[in-house]
Amino acid sequence: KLQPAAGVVTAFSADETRAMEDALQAALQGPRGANPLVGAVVVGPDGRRLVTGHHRGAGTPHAEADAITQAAAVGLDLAGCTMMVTLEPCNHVGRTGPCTEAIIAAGITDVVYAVDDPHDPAAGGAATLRAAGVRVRSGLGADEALDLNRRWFEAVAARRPFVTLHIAQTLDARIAAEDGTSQWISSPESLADNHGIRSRIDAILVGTQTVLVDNPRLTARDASGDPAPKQPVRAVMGIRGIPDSAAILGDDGLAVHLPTRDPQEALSMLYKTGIRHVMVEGGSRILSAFLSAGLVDELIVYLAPTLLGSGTPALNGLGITSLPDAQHWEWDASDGGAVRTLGRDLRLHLRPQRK
Ligand code: AOF
Ligand code: ZN
Repeated sequence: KLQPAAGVVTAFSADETRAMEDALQAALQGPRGANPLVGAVVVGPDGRRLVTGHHRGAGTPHAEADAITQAAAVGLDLAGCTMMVTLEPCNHVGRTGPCTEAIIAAGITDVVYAVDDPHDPAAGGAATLRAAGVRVRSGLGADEALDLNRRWFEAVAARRPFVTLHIAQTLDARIAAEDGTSQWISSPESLADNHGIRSRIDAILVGTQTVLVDNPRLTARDASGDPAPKQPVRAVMGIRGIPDSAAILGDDGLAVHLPTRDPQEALSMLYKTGIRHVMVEGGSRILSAFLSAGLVDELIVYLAPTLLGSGTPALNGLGITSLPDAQHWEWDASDGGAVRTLGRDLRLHLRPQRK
């Protein structure tokens, strides 16, 4: 059962509560990516659910506009109705128009939203609606709505993409043998898991060294090798040039070169292009640079039951020389669990220890 957020004294009817639950469900139908998942349900003055909308990813209509357009398509008049929406309606012209205007134009008289939009350019929708005479309440389903877009909220608050770090390593923490061979340390099941993640994030980041040595494609592919419908932006950071023959430039989709050695700088550049979730895939220098800068929000380790005894270590130093300075991580049971078997491998899921 949905509860209003702490400190919220506004009353919500049983119909509104049910409609917000439906809006949260509708939001889940959207694709994970640069934009938040958002759902909207319009209920009539009698509490009846009239129309449900959701957002289908960056560049497509917002949930509110989707619901209003659907109503218009079947000649449904929304005047005097209440809109339940999982995020504060936007107030800006981004890739699409402001939802506040669409709501006002539709004659909707009440809006209930779950959480404020923290994204500066879009924020302020509640005030705009109130100024136009719309009754606005918020906080219903706030916890659920925050959880729905946990990584997006973190990214917008920090003004940099959420960073997932991926390491595919042996039992002795090697990512390649002495002769440079690294295909394949991970099990096919781990590779498939990784490709699933690639298809849900906005960008994948490696260093120039990885491009020059491993020449990866960095695309998201299914088990038969076919490309996933949604491909991440392929980003390479480092001041060395990338040859025209590099595989990352070969496939369809966008590849970008970030001419920087500084992880923070690389993240700022990605954020400015609209990227909210990036997966850092290596090699050692990049993995170590992000970890020592404290810029990793989530760690996924594919641990193969294999020993090399020598070769490229996953990490090449974090500037730590004494145990009291060690970096501590905690197991993250969300999204598929803290520890899972993937074929012969273990998949470990961690987050930085909360201070
Ligand atoms: C809403 N309803 O369904 C979504 C919202 O580039 P745009 O035009 O898609 O705008 C993206 C921003 O709009 C996004 O960062 C967030 O602040 C808000 N997303 N707002 O009213 C929606 N997806
Ligand atoms: Zn909007």
